[in-house]
Amino acid sequence: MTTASSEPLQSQCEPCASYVTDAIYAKYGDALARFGAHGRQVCRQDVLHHLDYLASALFLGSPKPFVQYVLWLRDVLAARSVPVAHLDYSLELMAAFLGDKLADESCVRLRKTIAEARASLADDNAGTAQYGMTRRAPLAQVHTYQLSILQGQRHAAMACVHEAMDAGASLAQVSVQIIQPAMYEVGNLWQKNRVTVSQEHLASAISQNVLVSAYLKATFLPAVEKLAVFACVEGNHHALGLRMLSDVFETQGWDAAYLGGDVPTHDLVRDVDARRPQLLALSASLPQHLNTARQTIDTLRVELGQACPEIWIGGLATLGEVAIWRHTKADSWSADALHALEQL
Ligand code: B12
Repeated sequence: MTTASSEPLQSQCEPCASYVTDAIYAKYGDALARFGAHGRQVCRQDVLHHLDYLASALFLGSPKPFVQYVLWLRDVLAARSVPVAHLDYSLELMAAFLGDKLADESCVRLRKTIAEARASLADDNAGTAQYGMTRRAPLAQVHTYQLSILQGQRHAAMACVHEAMDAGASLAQVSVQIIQPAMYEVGNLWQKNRVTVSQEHLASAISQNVLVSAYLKATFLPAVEKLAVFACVEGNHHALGLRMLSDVFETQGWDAAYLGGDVPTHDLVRDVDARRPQLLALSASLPQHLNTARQTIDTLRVELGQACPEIWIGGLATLGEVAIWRHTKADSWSADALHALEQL
């Protein structure tokens, strides 16, 4: 598996999105009229999204992330009554456009990747793509917790987690074995159009609150005089998992600086330079965040030299394929907050 640059593709994204959108509207304009003037903009955004995933497949040297994305999208579209033919046609158009524009090797890889994705799309047995499979046995409270966050019942959600902690579960256990699987399932239900975007936002907001209340009940070891900085790479807005990791480090006596989601690389470098932590934990949720993580890590090492701390990577994007995290050039990886604890 070799890593290739996705730069030649980057420069073609905008013209490719315009070309594909125009061609889709030329063919399916009547059917798309129901989305109004806004529809064209959404269509263009969707094509840019396809190109993001395509670029990450190129970066990772494997068609898998793109094939998985296309199967996921098939599921998402089918659940919303959008014909899969539209997606297939957009892939065909992308291959045609990029085939004319890109040079030799990149072009061969791209065409191969798109061809593999289109073949999976046509294959009824290709299955669906689910992001975030539960690796550990969930605690008994997970079902009630999930119902509570979807119904907006904050008290009930907190009660589930408190009950588990009163029965002896640690902060790390309730995080990874109740809140995490429940949030993964919220994602799966959104994918199937059985949960709305606002319900998903509500579930996230409640889970953030619940984590705070669990933190207040947690047991903390004496200070170990070590500092870790926690940041989602630029462009990654999925911050809940990183929050769990940061809180769990604190229970082990670490000081934690949690910077949250979508941290601009430039500011991250300045922050790490100022704080001089022992560890930097970076989170990546979508495949394209792995490329960003690699660039972030390169920048940190060049700019900070010997002062660059040990760097750990994790997040949903690192969970699909074994050792995929190594593309980022981080020093270490953990699958979840409990696994990270075992490695401390
Ligand atoms: C909530 C949510 C959001 C919220 C996030 C709010 C927040 N403040 O965090 C918002 C609304 C921002 C959002 C946006 C989007 N989302 Co979203 N989201 C989710 C959802 C439902 C839950 C995320 C979550 O909290 N998981 C629970 C945490 C605990 O799990 P975790 O992140 O994996 O973290 C654990 C480990 O990975 C690990 N870990 C994490 N970081 C680190 C770091 C280190 C160093 C280490 C060691 C370990 C580690 O430890 C954590 C704790 O154990 C997921 C579903 C899913 N499967 O995750 C979709 C999901 C990730 N989102 C998805 C999508 C499509 C999007 C959007 C593109 C939607 C859109 N059209 O705008 C945007 C993209 C935003 C972006 N650029 O980042 C898809 C991605 C599918 C794909 N094809 O890749 C998913 C999988 C939903 C789905 N099934 O379709 N999302």
